Amino acid sequence: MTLTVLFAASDANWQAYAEPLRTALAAAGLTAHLTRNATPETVDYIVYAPTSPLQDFAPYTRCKAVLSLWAGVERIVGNPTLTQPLCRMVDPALAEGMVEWVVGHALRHHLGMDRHIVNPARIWDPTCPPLARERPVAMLGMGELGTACARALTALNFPVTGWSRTPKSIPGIPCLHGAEGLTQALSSAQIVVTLLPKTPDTENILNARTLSLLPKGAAILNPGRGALIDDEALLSALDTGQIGHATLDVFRVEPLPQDHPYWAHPRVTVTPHIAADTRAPSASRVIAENIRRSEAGEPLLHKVDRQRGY
Ligand code: NDP
Ligand code: OXD
Repeated sequence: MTLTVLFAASDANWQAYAEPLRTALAAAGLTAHLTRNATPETVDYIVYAPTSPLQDFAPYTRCKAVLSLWAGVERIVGNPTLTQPLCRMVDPALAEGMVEWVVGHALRHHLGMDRHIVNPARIWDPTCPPLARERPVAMLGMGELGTACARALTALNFPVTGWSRTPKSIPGIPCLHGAEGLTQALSSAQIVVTLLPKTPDTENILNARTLSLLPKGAAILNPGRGALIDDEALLSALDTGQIGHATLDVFRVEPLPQDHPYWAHPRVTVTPHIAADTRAPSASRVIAENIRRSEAGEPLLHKVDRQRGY
């Protein structure tokens, strides 16, 4: 039987994915017609990114799963027309990229690289940074990406404390959960990384109160979602020096508007939602494997819990 797989994402995504997806579907032993246009009732699976105009899933009555190209699903998870199972992207290459971004920016803050890279006054300041083992890190979110980043930072000797919704036991990484756990994780953290999904419970998790729990001068790295941070509170905390620097990859509005105060703030680094990209060859294999599983009657991988929102 030939499966109809609808690719509902941007033109750029299509350019990147058409070939690797066809290859991966064939390698998984599937006979599939991958297309950008199909009569809804004929579609077996939808490969989806929120850049697609597709918003009404109701006519896709035969569709067995919607397979997101994105790890974060906040733009689709609450869609009332979506009754089909939703799977998010868990891609080893995505995790690899996120580890590189987080480790790179953590080391930048830890080593104080900026004062040597930009030093027009030629100041010879031989102050040495502490060792990583003396620089506590809080990893908010210990899922696929947070855990990979926490492991990489731990391997460099940073004392990482993980924080998640449910309790976790990870050798070598103390993990906390709940409101008290958050207070504890933040109270000693000199670097905070936010790798949480955007849900009603995580919105503004970094706010005036939680930012004030941090030791003065702490750095924030946010590759999670813009809504995790109360922007006004962060700007105030940067102005008072409570927060020493914020490196932000994601924003409530993207692209970040030209007149947003983050662009001009001397202690904010803006990166344009590039912390980690889903890579077409590996992501295509993930999608093909999920379709293969579904066709074989096996449970889907990376299924989103609609109640939880991630
Ligand atoms: P996962 O679903 O694997 O992990 C999410 C983590 O957040 C889990 O540890 C979960 O806890 C925790 N969490 C969720 N809600 C709460 C809460 N209310 N309180 C405490 N912890 C909570 O997601 P990923 O690691 O794959 O991705 C994380 C996010 O990274 C994505 O949702 C997306 O927004 C962002 N992202 C950004 C990219 C970029 O380029 N900037 C690229 C890819 C992803 P528990 O383990 O208990 O369930
Ligand atoms: C994602 C992202 O969620 O790119 O995959 O942010």
